[in-house]
Amino acid sequence: MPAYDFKTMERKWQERWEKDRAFYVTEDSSKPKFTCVNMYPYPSGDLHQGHVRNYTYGDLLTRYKRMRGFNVMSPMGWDSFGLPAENAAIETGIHPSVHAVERIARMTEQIRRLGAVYDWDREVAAHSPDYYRWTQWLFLRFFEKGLAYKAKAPVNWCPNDQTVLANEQVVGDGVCERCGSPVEKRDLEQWFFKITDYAQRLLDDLVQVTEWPERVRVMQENWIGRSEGAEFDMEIAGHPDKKITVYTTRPDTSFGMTFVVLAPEHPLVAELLAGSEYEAEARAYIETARRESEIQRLAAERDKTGVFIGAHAVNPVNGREVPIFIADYVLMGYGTGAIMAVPGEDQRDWEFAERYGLDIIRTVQPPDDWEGQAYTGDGPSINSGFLDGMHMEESKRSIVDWFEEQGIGRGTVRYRLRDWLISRQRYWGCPIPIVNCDTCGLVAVPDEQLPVLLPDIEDYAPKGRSPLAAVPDFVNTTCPDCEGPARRETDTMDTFVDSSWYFLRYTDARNDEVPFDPAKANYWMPLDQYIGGIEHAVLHLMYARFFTKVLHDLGMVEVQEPFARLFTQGMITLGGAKMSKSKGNVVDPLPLFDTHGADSLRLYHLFMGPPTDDAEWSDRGVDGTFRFLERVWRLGTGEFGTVTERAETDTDVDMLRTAHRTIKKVTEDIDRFAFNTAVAALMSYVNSLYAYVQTAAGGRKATFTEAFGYLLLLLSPMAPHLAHELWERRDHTEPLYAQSWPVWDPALVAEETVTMVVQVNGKVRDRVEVPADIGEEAAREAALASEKIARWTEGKEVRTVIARPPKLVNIVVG
Ligand code: ANZ
Ligand code: ZN
Repeated sequence: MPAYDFKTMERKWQERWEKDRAFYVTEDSSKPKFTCVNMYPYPSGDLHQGHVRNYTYGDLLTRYKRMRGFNVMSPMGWDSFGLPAENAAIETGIHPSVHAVERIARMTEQIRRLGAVYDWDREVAAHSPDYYRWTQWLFLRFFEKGLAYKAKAPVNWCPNDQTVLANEQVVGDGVCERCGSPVEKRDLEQWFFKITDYAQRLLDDLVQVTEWPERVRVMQENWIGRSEGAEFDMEIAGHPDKKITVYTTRPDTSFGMTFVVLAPEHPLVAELLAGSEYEAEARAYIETARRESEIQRLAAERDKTGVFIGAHAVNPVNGREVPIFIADYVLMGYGTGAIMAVPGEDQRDWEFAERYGLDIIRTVQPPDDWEGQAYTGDGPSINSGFLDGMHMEESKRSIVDWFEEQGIGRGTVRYRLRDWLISRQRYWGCPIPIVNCDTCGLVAVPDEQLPVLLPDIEDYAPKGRSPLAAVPDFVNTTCPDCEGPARRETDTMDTFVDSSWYFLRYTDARNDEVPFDPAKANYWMPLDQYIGGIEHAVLHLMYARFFTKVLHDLGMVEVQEPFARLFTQGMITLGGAKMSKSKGNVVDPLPLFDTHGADSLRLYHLFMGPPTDDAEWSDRGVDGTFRFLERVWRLGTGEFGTVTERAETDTDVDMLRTAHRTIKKVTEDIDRFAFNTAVAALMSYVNSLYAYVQTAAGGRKATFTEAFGYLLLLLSPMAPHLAHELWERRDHTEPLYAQSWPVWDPALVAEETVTMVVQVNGKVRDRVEVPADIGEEAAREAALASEKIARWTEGKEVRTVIARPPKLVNIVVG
């Protein structure tokens, strides 16, 4: 008998799939389409278990949907620009472009060995000029629309990576997402995308993506952070020419204002302080605050400190004069940089008031059992004049109306979302296609001069300014408008810009006239399935949604939401911790290709647990799926049991019944992403097949061929090599990948029912319909539930209930 030589077999099929090109697709409107995309990876060099899990799911769906008759597009590409690639290159001394090419080749080979079949004709790589040419082209469209602009702003600076970071890249308590160094603030000229113009649409359209995980939608919503509030003006006692405008989300609490806080950077501070006795102390405080990061300043557990600046503001609702402080917990970049402080309902203000002995007046009645400090919940307004007795929403509306009538304030809508900072002072990224001309200002590089090529330089180490600035040939150019001397922008774009549109490029990856043909994009978009890690729930998904909306507004694509269905996979853990190099608990998948084969590895990843959950790696698990595949192999090569051309019996009908139930179960499980239970159903089906060929009469050839054929079809998206090989060996003329997915026969899956006799003390008293495979417990329950039987047992003691399912139950009463 042929041994289960998975190595030869896997190589054979990988070559065959590649050559047959059976999977390569174009726009075909006669078929329903299915666009299935795995988030494109950063080419780190070697596949890890996270990739394996991701691509196994994607490939399963791709193969499955093809068999279900869909026109499936399944592309792959590389997130090859950016810091990790550049840092790796700096470490190894190999130029990032050389590195990228090598690593992409290596990972491509490993992905092939996994048996994942991609449409390589659509491959994109962010660092390749025929891709980033179009990233630059898109940048220019943003620039024309005023959606890309340059501005001086306090930005997040990573001292280790020597570059600025987007707000989204500052994580935890103020550290760099990439390297974990504490992030500093610097005032620098930077490029931004005006994502805030799209804040409301990004929020509103979340209702369209019903097939996204709820928690991802919530994370997006929180990141956008819409809040409705009010702004109103206050007079300053003794300064008739000045006023303070405060921003609040709780205008209903205005009567409880007992002080006002300005951000230390607020422009009024210097004016109010000038010449006062508080000046020296305040200046020292301002200096300290300036050195601290936003995140540090906002930390809830931090002591609330501040300095009185010697002036008073007048609360417009009751004429009360309240002291003005500066405090670092109020930021200049948010709202108006000034707040009314209401300690009764705001915990930060409460702590501040206690520290400096300021009044606390509650304006919302807390519940009777309230023992806390500031009460932030709803309740009737108190100590609030005309608002007294109203609840929060009504109170807010009334006071905002009042501000508007008085002409001193208005209702506002604000977002937490800030504009997206896209410039980076690093080498390995897409150059910004702009030149600076002393006469004309910022001038776009004309489309026909794109791409602005990233020069090949020797010294690309970070220096606090872009390494490109040190390359005169690159920097010095002529102005496209006036032809005078000009300097190129030397910053490069954040790699999240590259990944914000690659899925659109997939729809028309070789186009060299436009980024993509709208007709093609409209055929393939939205992605029917997008698969990736939860770590992209905010950044990448938000940016990609933003890009899609801008491109929609430019008339380039019809959809406004790029990803119809999003799946975020759980992590692989070992010893309870995420597998990672830094924790030293990595199980490298590559050696497993040689010891267990790709099919075993894939099947194990599918079997490990629900795909959304984190799953603990076990070496025994892969041994298990390997043994299972060996069992399938032995069965399929006739090494096991007997199969003859005998006449059909009940056993054969039962076998087919089991087959059809398995088809139904596996199909429904795949459709609901329960891959683990689909694999379990196939394992149990294989047990049934073994039992079938081992009965005294053995298996019937026609039945076995049919039943085993179903197994191969169902197994083919999961363990494709073995399934294809056995299919071919079992004399099928058409290859497996050309087959349709099996459909179950409703008659065969219908639960059979039988009539069960119910006796009381040995006499037949009722007959009930029950499922043919009813168990003892259920049979007893069904018998006792009968009304007729109840009449015979009423008032008597039930001594025992003997169940012989599915035929008979006898109840003995005394
Ligand atoms: C009075 C008040 C009473 C407030 C109350 C809250 C509760 P979000 O929801 O994040 O928009 N705030 C306003 N500008 C600020 C700034 N520049 N720096 C720090 N804090 C600022 O938060 C809005 C609330 O945060 C505002 O509403 C203001 O405090 C504070 F019971 O005003 B509130
Ligand atoms: Zn010019």
